[in-house]
Amino acid sequence: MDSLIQVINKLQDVSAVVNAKLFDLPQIVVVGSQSSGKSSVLESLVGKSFLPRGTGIVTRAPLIIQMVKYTNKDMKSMLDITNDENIKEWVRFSHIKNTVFHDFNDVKKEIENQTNALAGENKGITDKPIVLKVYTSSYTLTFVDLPGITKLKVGDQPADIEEQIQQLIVKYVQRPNAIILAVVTANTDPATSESLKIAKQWDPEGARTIAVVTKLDIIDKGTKSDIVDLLCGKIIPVKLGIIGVVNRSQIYINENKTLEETLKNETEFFRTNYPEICKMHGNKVLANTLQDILIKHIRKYIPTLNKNLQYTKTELESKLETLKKPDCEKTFVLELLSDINKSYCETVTGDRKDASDEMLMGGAKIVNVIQDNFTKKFMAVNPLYNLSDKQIENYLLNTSGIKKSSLVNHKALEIMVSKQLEYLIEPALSFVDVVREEMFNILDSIDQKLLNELQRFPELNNNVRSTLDNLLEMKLKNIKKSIKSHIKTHQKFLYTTNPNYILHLVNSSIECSSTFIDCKTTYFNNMKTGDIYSEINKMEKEIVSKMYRDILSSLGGPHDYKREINVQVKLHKQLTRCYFEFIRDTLRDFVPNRINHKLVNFVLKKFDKNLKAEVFMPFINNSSSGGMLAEKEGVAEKRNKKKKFLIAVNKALKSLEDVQKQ
Ligand SMILES: Nc1nc2c(ncn2[C@@H]2O[C@H](COP(=O)(O)OP(=O)(O)OP(=O)(O)O)[C@@H](O)[C@H]2O)c(=O)[nH]1
Ligand SMILES: [Mg+2]
Repeated sequence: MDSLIQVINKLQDVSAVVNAKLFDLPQIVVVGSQSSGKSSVLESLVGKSFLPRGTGIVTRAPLIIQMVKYTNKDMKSMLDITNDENIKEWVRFSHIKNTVFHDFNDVKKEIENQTNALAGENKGITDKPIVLKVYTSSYTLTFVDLPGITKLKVGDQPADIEEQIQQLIVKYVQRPNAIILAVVTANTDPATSESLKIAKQWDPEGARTIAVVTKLDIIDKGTKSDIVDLLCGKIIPVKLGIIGVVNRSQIYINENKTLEETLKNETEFFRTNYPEICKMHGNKVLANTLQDILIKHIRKYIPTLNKNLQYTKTELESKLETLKKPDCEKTFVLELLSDINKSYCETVTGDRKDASDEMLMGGAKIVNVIQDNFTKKFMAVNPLYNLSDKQIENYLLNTSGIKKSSLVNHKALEIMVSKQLEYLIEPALSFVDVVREEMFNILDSIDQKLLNELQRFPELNNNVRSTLDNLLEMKLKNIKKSIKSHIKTHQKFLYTTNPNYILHLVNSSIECSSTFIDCKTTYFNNMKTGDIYSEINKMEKEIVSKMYRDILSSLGGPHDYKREINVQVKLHKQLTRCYFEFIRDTLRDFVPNRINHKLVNFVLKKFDKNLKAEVFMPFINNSSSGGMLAEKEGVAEKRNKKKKFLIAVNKALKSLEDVQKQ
């Protein structure tokens, strides 16, 4: 098994650096009739004498034997329990925690005890496996010993014992990575062999089955020529071969004959009894055949492993590239700052080549914020918020003094519009802060590679961030001031002959539409003669008086002072709302446009210059600014770890190359 052990160990190196689950090492499963010598065959392959063997039904539970090439961690865990440094090979069972077995006789006893515990003491069987790990310094491979096929029920066995055992066997042999050792005893008719029947059913191609003929030493002398035919594959064809073996007989077991002695006797046996074919049989040949099959099987995984290793290698190399220490610090800082500015601007303007398909970023996020945060809130402000009919009435009366109010009380309208527009100032100004924050956050969505590089140097990172912060802060006050002043202008000066306002008025009262259409015709006719303003003026008056008449007729009742005031209140309420909406419509575009123009564009224009002035210049001018390239805690460690990992990956690639050559 030497070259197999080498291959497996090399692949072990590989699986340690790539995903360990990437390939499944095959399991070697023995199948055969009861007492056919299954456990004996496994024992000789494993090279350890710890499997219960004997006459009658012995193996009564699936036994999963995991040979494990131990790591330092395994060794430490063993030493924590035993504190015995002389132990070089040991066994641990999955059903007993914190116990280490180093005497293989005790292992055998524990298997027997656990078999009794799981399957009872009276010949019953169980499908619950006993799992044991044999820690060795040589290799990792799994063997499965199974109960033998039996036809007749004995002891506590159920009536359907044959079916139950068959089901149990199928569970293990159906796995595509199972190598089936179909055990046939030489002293029974191989044509009726149950093990070969099962193997044929689950591996019809015969790609993973080896037939093993046991007990050659106890055949009837008269059947020898038939046996030669069987061993030469003339009786039953098995693609991967039929190998005869001679295991320890019960007498030898009782006499405690060693495995080495048994192997020697076996070689002698073949040489004496089957000299022509002796080189093709025996436990050693079985081990070699198995090894060849396993290597072939393992080789199938090599292309995938190779691909994964190459990928891991490229990834590591690129990560190391971003973690490498700069050759020339000045060039490094200058280039990094330029790249950061470029990526920042591209993120805002939507020019990134690696635009995300998962989330909004940069400029798109700002547009989204305009919709979600600004427009919705802004348009949700109630035009008549906090303005009761009584207040309107008071405004109307108090602005008229001793005079009777005219059709439209401009003084009252101005006060009310100004009061209502005040409610738009806060949402508009707070939106400036929102955009400012978004603009700052965009720094975190620039090219990830650049960001990682920047974050590697905490001081440089801080300096870049404060440059951006300062730039945004610089403009904030002015923008807010200009937006506020813009709204204030609208508060102070009413422009009631604006055609858009007229449109709002018309839309606010369906009844006005016909009047409007009439007016519009005159308006367009007069446009040609150039007397637009007087026409719009006339139009406003006509619409307002139409509204007045509508309200008046809708109210009904006697024409008295109270009714007159009511009509005035309703009319001015409508005028205030219409004017408010008209101004808000213009502000809805104005506010984001001003922010885009004065804040976003400003940053895009100045960021590069300011990075150079506030980060790069101090870096080259100040000898004590070396700290700017001081790495974040843990980066050096990370770099070393990655370097070591890369070495391991390269070693694994080399191992893979070796395996391919083998
Ligand atoms: N003479 C001789 N005896 C063998 C040979 N192989 C196995 N035996 C004996 O056959 C008996 C059964 O061997 P096991 O290895 O326990 O057989 P098994 O197939 O595992 O049996 P179960 O687990 O009970 O199904 C033991 O007494 C072995 O010593 C062989 O090649 N020659
Ligand atoms: Mg057995």
